[in-house]
Amino acid sequence: MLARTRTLARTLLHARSCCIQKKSLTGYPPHLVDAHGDVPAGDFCLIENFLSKEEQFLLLTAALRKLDANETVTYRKRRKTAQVTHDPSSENLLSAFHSDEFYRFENGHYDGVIRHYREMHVTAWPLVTDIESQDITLDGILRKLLNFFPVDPVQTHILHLASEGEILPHVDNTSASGTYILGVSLGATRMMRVESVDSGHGSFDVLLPSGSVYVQKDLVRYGYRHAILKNGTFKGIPVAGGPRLSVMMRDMLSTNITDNRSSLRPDR
Ligand SMILES: O=C(O)CCC(=O)C(=O)O
Repeated sequence: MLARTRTLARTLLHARSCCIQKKSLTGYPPHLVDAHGDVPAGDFCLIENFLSKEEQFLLLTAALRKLDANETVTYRKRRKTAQVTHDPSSENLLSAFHSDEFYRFENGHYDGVIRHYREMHVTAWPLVTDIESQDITLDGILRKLLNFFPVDPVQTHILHLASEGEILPHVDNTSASGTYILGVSLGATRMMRVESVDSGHGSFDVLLPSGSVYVQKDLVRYGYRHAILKNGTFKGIPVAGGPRLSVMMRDMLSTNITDNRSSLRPDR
C-alpha cells in the first residue's frame, strides 16, 4: 500500500500519547501478546472486542462492498450467483466472506510487501442501510473509531487478505502518513509480528482476533517492522491463515489538511 516502505525514519515525533489521552486506555491483554524482548507498551496498545459481532459484520460488509464495486463485472456476477448467508450475531465472521475464488486478489504488491490481497483508500463509504439497525449504524462505528483515534485528520484504507495472503515485515512509509497507525481486524485471527529494526529490542507477536483494534505510535511506528503472518505458532498453538480484512487509519503528515471526517460518512 501507499504508506509502506522498509526505510526507517529515525526521527521520533513528539505527538500526543496514544490511547492514554483520549480514552484512558493503554497496554494490551497479556494473553494476546508473546514477547521476545521488550514491548514498548506506551507506544503500542491493543483492545480486544472493541467492536461487537454486529458492528464487525456491518463494517466488514461496508468494506467488502467498497472493494467489490471496484472489481470487474465477471467477478461481481460470479458473487451474485453465490450469496453469503451470514448470521450477524454468530461467533464467527468467516461466513461473511465468499471463498477466495470469488475475489480478484492481486498476487503481489508493487513494493513486494503484500501477497494475495485487495486494497483501496476510502474517502466515502457505500450504503449499508439494508443491514443497519437503530442501534448499530456505519456512522456510529466510524465515529467510535474516530473518537478512539488520537488525532485528526485521518486517512482510511482497507486491506483484504486472501486465506493465504500475508504482509511481509515493513515500516510504513514515513512520508505518507504521520505518527499513528490504527488497525481494526475483521475475519480470521492472524498473528502480527513486530520486530525491532536494529534488533536491539527483540520482537513481540500479537494475536489479532476479529473485532480487536491496535494502535502503534512513535517507537513502535518508526523503530519496529510489522508483518501479518500467513500462519505461525503463538505460545505453542498453531495459528492458521484465513480471510482477514483490516481497516487502517492513519493521521496525515501535515496538520493543515482539512478535517476529513465528513468524507468518512456513507454516500447518500
Ligand atoms: O492489516 C494490518 O493490520 C496491517 C496493514 C499494514 O501493515 C499496512 O497496510 O501496511
